[in-house]
Amino acid sequence: LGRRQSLIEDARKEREAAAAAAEAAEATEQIVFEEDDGKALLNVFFFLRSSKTPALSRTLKVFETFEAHIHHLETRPRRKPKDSLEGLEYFVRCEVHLSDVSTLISSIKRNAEDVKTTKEVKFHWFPKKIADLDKCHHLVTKFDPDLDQDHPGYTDPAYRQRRRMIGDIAFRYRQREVYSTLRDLYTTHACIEYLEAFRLLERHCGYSPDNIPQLEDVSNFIKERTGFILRPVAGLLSARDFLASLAFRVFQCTQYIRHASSPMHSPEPDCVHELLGHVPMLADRTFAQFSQNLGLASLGASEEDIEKLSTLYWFTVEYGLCKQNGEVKAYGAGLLSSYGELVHSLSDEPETREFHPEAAALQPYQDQTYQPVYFVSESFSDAKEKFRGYMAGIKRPFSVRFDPYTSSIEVLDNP
Ligand code: HBI
Ligand code: FE
Repeated sequence: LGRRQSLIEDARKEREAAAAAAEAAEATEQIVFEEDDGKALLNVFFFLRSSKTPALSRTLKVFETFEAHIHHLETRPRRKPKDSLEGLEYFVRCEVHLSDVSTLISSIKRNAEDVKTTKEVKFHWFPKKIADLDKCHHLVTKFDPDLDQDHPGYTDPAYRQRRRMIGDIAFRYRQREVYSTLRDLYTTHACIEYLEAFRLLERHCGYSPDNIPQLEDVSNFIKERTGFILRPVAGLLSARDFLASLAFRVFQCTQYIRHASSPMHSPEPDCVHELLGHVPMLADRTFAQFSQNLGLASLGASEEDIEKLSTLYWFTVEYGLCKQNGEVKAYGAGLLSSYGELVHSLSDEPETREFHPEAAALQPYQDQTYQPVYFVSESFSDAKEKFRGYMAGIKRPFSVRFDPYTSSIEVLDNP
C-alpha cells in the first residue's frame, strides 16, 4: 500500500509540475513585451540516485523551462555516502529571472534530493515608465487594520470595511496601458480608413488613454457616418444572432472590460475589442456596406452557410489585411485590438493569401493562438464586390432586401 500511495503521490506531483510549467510558459508568453523583471545568479546543489534514470533529463528540463542561462555545471560521485545510495552530486550555477527563482527551486526539489541553493540578486527590477507603477503594489502589511491586532482600528468593523474599499480602489487604479500601447502601433500598422476615424474619435468622442467613452456617444458618431448603431450585449452571441444584427446595421457591443490581471489579452469580446477594434472601421461607408451584406446573407441561411459566413467574417472583419499604396495594412478588429497579433500579422511569420471568399469561407481557423494564415484584400470595394458574387451563390428559397426608410427586412419569395 505504501508503494502504491507513493506512486499516486508521484503522479500528482508530476501533474502539478506540468501545470506549473505550462502556467510559467503561458505567463512568459503574455509578458513578451514587458521589461525585464530582474535577474538572479543561482547556485544549485542536488543529488540524483543512479537508480532513477529519467531524473537527470527531468531536472535539466526544469532549467530549460525557466530559460536559465547555465554558467557552470559540475558532477562528482557522492563523497560520504551516509546511506548505500549510489548516484552523482550536481552543482549548477545559472542566471534566471528573479521572479522564477522560487518556482524553479521547487521544481528541482520534485525531481532531486538534498537540494541546497544560494542566490545572489544580480539586479532588481525597477519601474521605467509611469505605467510600470501598476506593478509597484507590494504593501507593507505591518499596519493593516485587518491583520494587526495593535492597530487602533482593529476592533472597529466599519472602519476596517472603509479601509478595504479604499484599498481596492487603489489596487484597481491602472494606467490605460492597453490604449497607449496599441495607439503607438496604429500609425504604421492600421489602414488609412481606421486612422481617419480614430483621429475623429479622439477629437470628438472621448477616446483617450484615461477615458472609456459612453456607448451612446460612440453610437451617435458612427450613425452620422454610416448609419450603424451600437447596441449593448452581455457577451458572446451565437453566430446566427450576431450576424443577423449586422443586416440592420446594428453592431452588438459588449460593455465590460477584460480582467486587469491580463490587460493585453481577452478570451471573449470586451469593450477594448469593440471600441478600438470594430468601431473605427464601422465609420467607413464601404466597410459598413460589406458588414451589412454579410448580415443579410445570413438571414434564414442553413447551418452550413452560417458556418461559412462566420469563417468569412473571421478572416475579414476580425483578421483582415488590405493593400494600401503598395503596403499591407490591418483592418480586422481582432488585430487592431491585440498588440501581439497586430505585430505578428504584418511580420514575415504568417502566410498571406489574396482574398477570395470561396477560399476564406472554408479555411480552418482557431482562436487559441495567432493566425497562421491571413487574407489580403485589394481594397474594401474589391472585397465587397467579390463577396457580392459569393452571396449570389448561396441558395435560399427567398431573397431579402433591407428597407432603409423603415429599417426592416423585406422578404421576396423566389418563384
Ligand atoms: N458575439 N457579442 C458578440 N460579439 C462578437 O464579436 C461576436 C459574437 N458572436 C459570434 C461572433 N462574433 C463571430 O465569431 C462570428 O461567429 C460571427
Ligand atoms: Fe469582434
